[in-house]
Parts: sequence; structure tokens; C-alpha cells
Amino acid sequence: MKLIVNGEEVDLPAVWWNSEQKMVQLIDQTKLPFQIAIHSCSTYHHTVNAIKSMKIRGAPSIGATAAYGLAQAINEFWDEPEYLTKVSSAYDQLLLSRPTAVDLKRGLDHVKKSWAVSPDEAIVQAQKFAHNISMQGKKIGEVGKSLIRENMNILTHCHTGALALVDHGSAIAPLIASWEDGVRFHVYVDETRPRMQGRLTSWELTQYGIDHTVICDSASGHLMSSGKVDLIILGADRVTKNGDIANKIGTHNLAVIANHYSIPFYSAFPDTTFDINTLTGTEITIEERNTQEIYEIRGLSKTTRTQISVSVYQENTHCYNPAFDVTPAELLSGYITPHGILSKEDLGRVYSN
Ligand code: RUB
Repeated sequence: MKLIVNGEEVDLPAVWWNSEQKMVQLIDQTKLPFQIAIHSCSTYHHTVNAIKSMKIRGAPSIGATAAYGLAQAINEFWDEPEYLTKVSSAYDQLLLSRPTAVDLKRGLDHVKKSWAVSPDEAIVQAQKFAHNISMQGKKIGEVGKSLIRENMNILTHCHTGALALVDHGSAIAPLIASWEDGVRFHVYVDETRPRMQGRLTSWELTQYGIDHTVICDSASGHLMSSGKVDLIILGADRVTKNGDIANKIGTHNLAVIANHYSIPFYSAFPDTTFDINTLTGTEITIEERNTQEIYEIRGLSKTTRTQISVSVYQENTHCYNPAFDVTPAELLSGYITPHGILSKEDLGRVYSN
């Protein structure tokens, strides 16, 4: 993605391997939209923490980061006694860093094949894995733009752009591809409490000049009932064999209301998000995050212009913070994939090959 860093235009993915400094680097998503900052992870342990703290987030991007993290561990421990015990432990820590997205396991298993070959090969394989995801984002854009027509109002939830998919994006990719073809439309951006990923969506749409309006998540039903939403496109963190999707909390609410008003509802994702080994959404582990994320909101201080966190509840208020929910396949109109727009019946056929 093209960014202005220190006054200069640079083309950066969400995460990459810095071969000179031998470290994983990523765009720190917890600083956006107020600051573009590069975060460096010099050990695999730092990389685990970057995933846990959501400096990097979005299913495919955390998959790529986990792949780099394992490659990093292979490099760290290659010459040490008990090499295999140590890299196995790194694998487990990376796998558990965020449990819902299957992309992590995909990235780790891809790199694991080279853990007996060489440290350099592990890096090469992590880079291949990340590059493949980014190319799939480009394809998703080309496939999904056929759904978008002039003057549509499109609603999206969470953030599914280049930052979430190494580059290009999943659900945002068709919006960008269509806008670049000259089609003009408007996007409603769900704010997505508690982590407010809508800020990333708004920031990314602004880079392309795409017309959009941010709404509180709870406003979406009102907009749908007033005929102001023509299409919903969002991402997925895990798609099961029967077509159920785990995605950012609030997706299920959207799907039920969209279904009530017959509004087309699509999920866009790369191959790494499809999990043929899990039969239905009930088997997915839903990550429960620290309730601090509900108590506190990060923002820019009006006086110091620095980023601060403020409490929005009294201490000891009881909160519950599931990060994802599951939407049953029957509520989806289709799936935007690098292989075309698929029905739930198509999924098993395409992904079992
Ligand atoms: C991210 C999230 C996004 C999907 C998008 O959650 O739910 O909608 O990851 O993924 P979080 P994809 O911010 O908690 O990581 O790009 O595969 O559609």
C-alpha cells in the first residue's frame, strides 16, 4: 500500500521481513489513524506480542506474521541445543496468540515444512506465504467488483483492507478496484467497538478518496430498515466446511437484519481463511479479549495532540469482550474468493481440490 512516511511516499505491506536488520517489521495498527509508525520485532517473542496486542491484526495479516515469527524462531534457535523443543514451543505460542483465525495455523504449517531444512529457507517460505496472500487480495478485488454498481450504498464491518491482508485487502479490495474503474458509490463504515477497526477502514478509504460515512455499529439496523443499504461486504476470520463464518463481533447481528430486509450479504476472504477441517461454526474457538478494551478508549488529546487512553466506565464495572461471532451459512448470499463468487455448495468443491 502507498503511504506517506516522514514526508516521503513509500510502498509498504502490512508486515515484512527486514533482511538487513534480521527482524520482522510491521505497520503499528494501534497508532493509526493518527500516526504511521513502523514497529520492529527482533525476536519471535516480540512477534507473538505484536499479534496479541493487535499491533498487527486481520486474519490473513496475522497468518503472515505468524509465518514470519516461526521463521524468526528457526533462525534464533538453529545452532542451539534442543532446537526442536524450542521451535515447537515457538510454534505453540504463535498458534495460541489469537485462536479464532485459521490463517495462523496455515502460516505456521507452511513454514514448519522447512524447519529441518535451513534458517534461510524458513524466511523464503514465510515471504512466499505472505506474497501469495497479497496476490489473492488483488484477485478478490477483481472478482468482487462485479457486485458494485454506480450510486450504491455499501456497508462494511471491522477492517478488511491492506493492513488486514498484507496488501490489497479482502472486503475492501472490490471497493478499491471498482472505484479505480470510475464507479462512484458510498460506503457506510461500522465503527466496530471495542477496538474501533472502523477507524482503519475510514483511514484506508480516505487514501483512495472513496466517499464514506462512519456509523456506530448499532445504527446499521436503522439504515437497513430505511432502505439506505444496498449491499454488505465484510471479511472472515474462519470459514468452515459448511460455509459458516466467524468474523468480528456484530457480524451475526448484521446478517440477521440484512436477511430480514433481503439485502445481499457477502464475505470476502483468501484461501488461508477457509478451514476444511472444521465442519461447522459451532466448533470454532471464539477469542475472549481483556475487558480493559471496553473500559478504555484510545484517542488523540485535543490539548497535547498525543494519543491517550481514557476510562469510559467506573472501575470494576463488569464487562464481557468476545472478539468474534459466528454467522450461519444460510444468512450469506455468497463468498467472494480468489476463485470467483461462490455459493456455499461451491465451497467444498473448490477447496477440496
Ligand atoms: C479482524 C476481522 C476482520 C477479518 C478480515 O478482527 O474480524 O473482519 O480478519 O479478514 P481483528 P479477511 O481486528 O480482531 O483481528 O481479510 O480475511 O476478510
